Amino acid sequence: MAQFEEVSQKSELHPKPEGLTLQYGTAGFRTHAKHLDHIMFRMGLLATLRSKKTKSTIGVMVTASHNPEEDNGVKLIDPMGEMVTAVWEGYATQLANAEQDSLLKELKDIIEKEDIDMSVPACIYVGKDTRPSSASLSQAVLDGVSSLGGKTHDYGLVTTPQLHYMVCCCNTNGCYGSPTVEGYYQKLSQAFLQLTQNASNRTDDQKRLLVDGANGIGALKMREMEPFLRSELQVVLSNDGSSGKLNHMCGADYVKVQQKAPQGMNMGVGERCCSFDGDADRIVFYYTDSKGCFHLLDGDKIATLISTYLKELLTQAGLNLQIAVVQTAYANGSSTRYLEDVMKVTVCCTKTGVKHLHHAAQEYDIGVYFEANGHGTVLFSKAAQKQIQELLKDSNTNDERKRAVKLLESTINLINQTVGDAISDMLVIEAVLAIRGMSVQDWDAIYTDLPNRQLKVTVSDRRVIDTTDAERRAVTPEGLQDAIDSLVKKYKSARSFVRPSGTEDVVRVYAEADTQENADSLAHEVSLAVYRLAGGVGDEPKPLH
Ligand code: 16G
Ligand code: ZN
Repeated sequence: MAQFEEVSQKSELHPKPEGLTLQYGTAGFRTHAKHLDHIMFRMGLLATLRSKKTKSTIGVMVTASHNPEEDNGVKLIDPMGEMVTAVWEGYATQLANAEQDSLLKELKDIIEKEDIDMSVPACIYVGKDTRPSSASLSQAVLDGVSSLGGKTHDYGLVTTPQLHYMVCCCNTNGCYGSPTVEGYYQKLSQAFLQLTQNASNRTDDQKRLLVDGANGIGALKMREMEPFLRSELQVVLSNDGSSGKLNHMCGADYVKVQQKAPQGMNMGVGERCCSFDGDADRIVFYYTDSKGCFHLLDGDKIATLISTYLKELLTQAGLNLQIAVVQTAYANGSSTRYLEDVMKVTVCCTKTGVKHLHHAAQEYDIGVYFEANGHGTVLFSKAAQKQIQELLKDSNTNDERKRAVKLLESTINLINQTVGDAISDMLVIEAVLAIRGMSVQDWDAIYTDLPNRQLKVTVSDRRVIDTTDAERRAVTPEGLQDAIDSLVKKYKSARSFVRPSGTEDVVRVYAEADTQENADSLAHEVSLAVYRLAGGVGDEPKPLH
């Protein structure tokens, strides 16, 4: 068939280095950019098949998020803006690793297994981040799509969540918004301006926010969006990409892991600051106090603030909707305790990785999900949105209730429900703080984080570690969980778990305890147990102090 002839010919221009195998991991393919050209071409092919199969537009985003500038990656976006399904992740790995001469066979195998009608038209939205390698890699995606006769819309430089938004807008025929960058700015800024009208007498100081753009796409898009916000948010942008290197000593991941401010940001005492990651799907907030002490407000603090606000609005609106917060094992124990004991909201724990949290959040009327690293959003069920809409139209609703329902409506419009979105999350937080008249210090004081430490251990094969209970307990190797349990018993308010990373060839160790010293020594002792019982390689882990 002619369509496969073109695939054959074009694939020769994007050859696979022999013997290289890569896996579609937690967030797609991710490695040094020099290994990715054939992967991109093939993901163009796969996205075309997925589009034909679902009779919808599919997204392909070229980015390696918070990883170093030399890396790159690619991720497929399903019709409603969600991550692609597990079965198709399997196809992605299969297609990526096919040697050059068996590419067509693998392609036809997927077509057969999925019973794909090749005459259905395909449409693929493509986006990329600011990495130097992204231009040619996204061209390889476009080549892949066109070689199978698919149509493309190249959005060029966009944040990951913007592309998710576009895909969702397209497949809902515009119900979610208009599928343009401009449409995105308009939808979000209108909602933000409506919300901040409910905050009285905000001073310029309160409207001021220091934003670290990680020298990436988020900085560019923030600049573009600024005029739409009509000075209701006064952004002071640093690490805007004009000189520094992407994610280098800056960005959400750096700030969260190092627990310190990024380079290049001029923070005054008590000033509210935030950092995006390299593709702007994560955000963390922070400030320094008068003693020079750094305070981080991570995904757990964000989830707590947003869920408290939403719960209050539901009460004021007289709406009986169930709200739940979805976390991972990395959530600080203090946040979980606060949510369950004080806020009395349902808390659910899932495995690490956005798709797991997203699916769990879909089970509730309102599902607030955040990873501690700052990736998250809020999902409103169709039924919940309908109830809110009906109450808005109901002429018997009194003023107080009406105000609350209107706030809920604008909040829904401000949230990017397809995926975690640094820009959208930032605006939600700013609006909530403004409406409630809270400073960043008030927000921080809601609960106090337990000191914690994250370490990594290199082992010969990280797959020897198998976990259960949302990664909170290790089932194998034998004896490891028992060892962890007895170490944890030595400390107060302590907790620890280990899991194989989904993105790096290491085992991750997490520990928290009553003091930083105790968290550090627990993390070290657990690392040693991993090293000894799970086949550690290289030098034995050394104590932190
Ligand atoms: C990926 C995930 C992130 C997760 C991280 C864990 C997405 C879009 N991103 O970056 O959610 O926290 O992996 O990495 O799913 P790890 O498995 O190496 O600890
Ligand atoms: Zn990211």
